[in-house]
Amino acid sequence: MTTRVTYEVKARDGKARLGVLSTPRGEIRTPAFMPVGTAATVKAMLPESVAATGADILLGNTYHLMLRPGAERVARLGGLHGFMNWEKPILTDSGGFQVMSLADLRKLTEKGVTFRSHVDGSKHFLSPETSMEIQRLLGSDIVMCFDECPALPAEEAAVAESMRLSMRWAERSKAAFGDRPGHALFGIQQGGVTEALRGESAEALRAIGFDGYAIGGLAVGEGQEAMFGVLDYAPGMLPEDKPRYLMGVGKPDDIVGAVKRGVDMMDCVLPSRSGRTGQAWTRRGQVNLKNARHADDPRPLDEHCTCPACRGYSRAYLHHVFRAGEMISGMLLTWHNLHYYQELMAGMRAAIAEGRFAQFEAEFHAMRAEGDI
Ligand code: PRF
Ligand code: ZN
Repeated sequence: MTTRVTYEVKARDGKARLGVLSTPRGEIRTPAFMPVGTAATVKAMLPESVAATGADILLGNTYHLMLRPGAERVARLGGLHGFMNWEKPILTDSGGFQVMSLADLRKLTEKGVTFRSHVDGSKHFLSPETSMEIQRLLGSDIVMCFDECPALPAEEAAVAESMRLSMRWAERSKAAFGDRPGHALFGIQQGGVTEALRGESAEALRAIGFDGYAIGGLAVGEGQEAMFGVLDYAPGMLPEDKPRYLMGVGKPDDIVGAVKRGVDMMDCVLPSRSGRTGQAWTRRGQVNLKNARHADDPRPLDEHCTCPACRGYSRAYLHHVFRAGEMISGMLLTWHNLHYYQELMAGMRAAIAEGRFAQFEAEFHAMRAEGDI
């Protein structure tokens, strides 16, 4: 166990990388998928169940936790790890992205963002300095820089201005973070879908120096083709010896495409959120359990899956409990979805280690093309 956060690339296959991010709270095997635990819980899952799916790390949110229950309170109650009973690493997002998508009456200046809480209307301020302080109080292992993420499509001039503000904020984030052995600070590249802006952003971040580098500002309305277009060059602009984290992505095919292009870490609400709306993700694509075709189906959701939902229950049961609005519906489908996502990551890691990522990718697409049967 290390006392510092270090990253080691263990194998490469094309641009795909196999690695280990070591922290005092444990190792994160990359490519890694981070389940989202926004409000100090991965909804419908016990932390030990999340760990059982194979997750090495969770994502938490500065924005939600500062509003409720408050960062000082979390700090008094053992930090986020103790509070939510999750001992492994936690990465926290910095709040800027969530302010822009969730808060009311936002006012953005060079200093930071003033906004009203979507929970109770109370007024708050977030800046690089306050975001670093809140993430310190939460006890986050991987802290994200405070940035701004414009929705796409947007005017290139506006994207450039926003990116340059985020780079000035990255410098302030680094200064406010200080020296915290055992904790990591990640920079966030912005620049929309413009290669020159992505290059300028990467240069600014490299000059400041971070423990890891995120690719922000994607999956915000540009579509998969445009996103892959950016991912064809963006990871290569970031340091080789540090982890690269694609924020808020994605569907299984987005994830495979991102790993192929050199991304090491990802997070997304999709497996947990869609589990609560009756949607399952399997090797054969998306399955909607609310569909009447499952009502008499005695087969498991996926006969090859070893998760509790697939081992103990029929499609007919999953259909019934969803239709009846029973809580176990969200529990079982979230567990299945997170299990599937982690199995996908493990499959990619094994494929990279054995130099057969291209074959893995071909089989992944072939299986989905067959569809649910
Ligand atoms: N910045 C931050 N968090 C994010 C994003 C970003 O650009 C995205 C974009 N997909 C998701 N979450 N700080
Ligand atoms: Zn399953």
